[in-house]
Amino acid sequence: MTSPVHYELVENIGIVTVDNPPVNALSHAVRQGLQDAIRTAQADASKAVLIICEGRTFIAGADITEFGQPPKDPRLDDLVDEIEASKKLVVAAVHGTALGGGFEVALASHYRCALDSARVGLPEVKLGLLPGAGGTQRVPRLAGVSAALDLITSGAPIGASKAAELGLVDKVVTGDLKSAALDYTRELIAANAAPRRASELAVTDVEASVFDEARDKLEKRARGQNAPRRIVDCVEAAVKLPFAEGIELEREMFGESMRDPQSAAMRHLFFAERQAAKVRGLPRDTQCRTIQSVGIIGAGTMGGGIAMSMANAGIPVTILEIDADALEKGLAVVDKNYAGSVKRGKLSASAAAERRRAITGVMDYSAIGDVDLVIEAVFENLELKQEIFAKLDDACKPGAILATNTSYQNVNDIAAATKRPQDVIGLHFFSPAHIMKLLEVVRADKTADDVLATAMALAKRIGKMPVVSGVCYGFIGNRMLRPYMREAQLCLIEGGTPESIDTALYDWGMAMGPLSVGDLAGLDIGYKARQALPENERGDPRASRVPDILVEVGRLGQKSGAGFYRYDPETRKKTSDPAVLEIVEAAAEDLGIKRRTIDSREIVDRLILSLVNEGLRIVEEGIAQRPSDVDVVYVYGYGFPVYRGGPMHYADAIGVDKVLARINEFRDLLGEKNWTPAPLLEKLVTDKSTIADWAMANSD
Ligand code: T1G
Repeated sequence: MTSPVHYELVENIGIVTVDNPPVNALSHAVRQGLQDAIRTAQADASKAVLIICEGRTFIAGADITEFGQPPKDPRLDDLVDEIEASKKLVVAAVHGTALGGGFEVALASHYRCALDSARVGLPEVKLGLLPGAGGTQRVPRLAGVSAALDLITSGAPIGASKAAELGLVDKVVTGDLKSAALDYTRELIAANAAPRRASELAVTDVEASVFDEARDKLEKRARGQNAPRRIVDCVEAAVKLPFAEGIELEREMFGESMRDPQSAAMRHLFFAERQAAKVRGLPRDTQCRTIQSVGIIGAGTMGGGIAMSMANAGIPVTILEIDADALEKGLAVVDKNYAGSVKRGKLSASAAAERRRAITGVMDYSAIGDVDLVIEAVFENLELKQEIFAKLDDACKPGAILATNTSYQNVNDIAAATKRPQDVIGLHFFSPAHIMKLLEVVRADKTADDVLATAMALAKRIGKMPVVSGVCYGFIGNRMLRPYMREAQLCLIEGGTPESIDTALYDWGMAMGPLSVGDLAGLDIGYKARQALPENERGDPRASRVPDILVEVGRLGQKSGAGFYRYDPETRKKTSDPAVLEIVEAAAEDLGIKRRTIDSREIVDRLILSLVNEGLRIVEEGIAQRPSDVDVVYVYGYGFPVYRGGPMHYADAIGVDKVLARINEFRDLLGEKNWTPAPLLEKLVTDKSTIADWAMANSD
């Protein structure tokens, strides 16, 4: 097999070219090839070695697909030490994204040049890992401790010029990288530049408090995650210990992270995100329709946020509202959001103005007759949505895509209100739509392939994480949310308090407790959705009694200053309100429920396993294409902790047999109406299989 690494002596420069598409990952063959090349150069006539990559990027890291397999020599950390020890100058020429182990190869090189469009970074923390090939020891020596802490704990890449500012890149070049890099190497040779080894540099001393401050900050920003803490320990070691001992600690911590279930969960998500973008049965070469203009129906919270998502991606948007007041109010919220981004330094005033200029308000359907895509974002009422789609059918040009942002409604019924159901699709954004990454792309029965392909491509273009869902009430996310919220309400009325329920889930890792989520979204939303359903579809009445009472006494949540909690009108800080417990206890008595002590383990298991159980039904019915899509939905749309990998990965992590046993316990304790195991769960246990095995066996 030909090596993905090619070595050629040109003049007196040994050119090492890595060619391992798609992202030149450091597979075993690449590591072997690099080691062979470095060793060849030590013995030949070269005066310097130039490491460069073919394709769209410099090395984007270790090969994640090799993780969990028995390690093969040369190990990456040994390889980078050998690169740094080279007696011949080593220059790394970076383009695309030099990430993780790839950036560590560059850091072990003696000099680095990068194209001005290049980015470098150490994203290992996003995989529950840490740089394991010297990154935690070399970056502080080259760029200082604060820069190292930021770069490695955030995992966010930086641009070439910023990297140069920090001393991580020595020369930023433009045009053809290879010729610029060869010129730079020739300059170094001509200048008799000596090998410069980062490991020999001293770390500028810092206040010891820097590390405790970083730990405190990470407690908030990466709550529950282990890798960030290990990273701070390693960077601190770079200050306190000689290089060799710091490297020893890094290797130990890297091993710990590799064995940490958190990393297995986050690696699972890495591939789950990429799988989610692939649509089963949709030919890869399906032509997309052109989207150069978008119309939005409704300037409410969702309509405004969706408009900003499009404008932020440079797509002109026309928002249609029925009256001037509503339009003005909606555009004022957009203005306020942009002003807020400028104030927080997230956006320059000129960029905000340019994006705002891309958003226009109108009150006449004829004004959106020529757009390529329309997204309806009015409040949840099927008849109203059908009325609007009938109007869009008349007003919009042939070939325009007609999308609905409904969170629940049957997209087939909405499509049936038009003469072009093949052009209708669901695009379910999550609030706030200009921030939340998740986008449920709802494939209706008659949605055309090119409409679906266009929606998936558009999602990537506006920076969203698309997940395909079939049509059912609430699609993937909200359908699973119903039993989750049901159990939150039942735990409350059976013996809990708003604090005990929310704290249990928050401490377990959810971004926010379920009752606080209800208050944030507005309790009237759920109330109206229940009222719109026939009595027999409203679910367990015990689970809606308390929220119904709260709404009927005007406690709608944050927007009315009180819901399950009371909220400070200025700071929005929430405080407990004994009045709520009185309502809960009275409702329990009224329903003949004898309240009992419910501990946090029961609360967590009832809520999380109800997600798992419903998720497996959704997978079995084919509403979700694959179990890992359910994980992407919950992590990116519902605040499920990334380090638990999502409901499906979590179920495999604790063992589907234990999940089934616990669900059966709840069935016996709480009744089969709410607790009947999903058939797929029972099958997996019978077959002694896992969700991951099932996914593999049923994969594309
Ligand atoms: N290993 C294996 N496969 C990878 C890969 C990697 N590092 N990176 C990407 N792929 C695959 C990916 O699965 C997809 O496959 C295809 O490449 C295109 O990716 C010791 C241990 C580079 C910014 O975390 O962030 O080094 O789906 O769709 O949007 O310190 O990929 O087509 O079959 O994402 O243009 C650290 C991970 C590893 C970088 C390109 N590195 N990659 O984004 O394409 S840990 C990372 C990315 C490490 C050392 C440690 C992105 C990208 P498929 P894509 P993209």
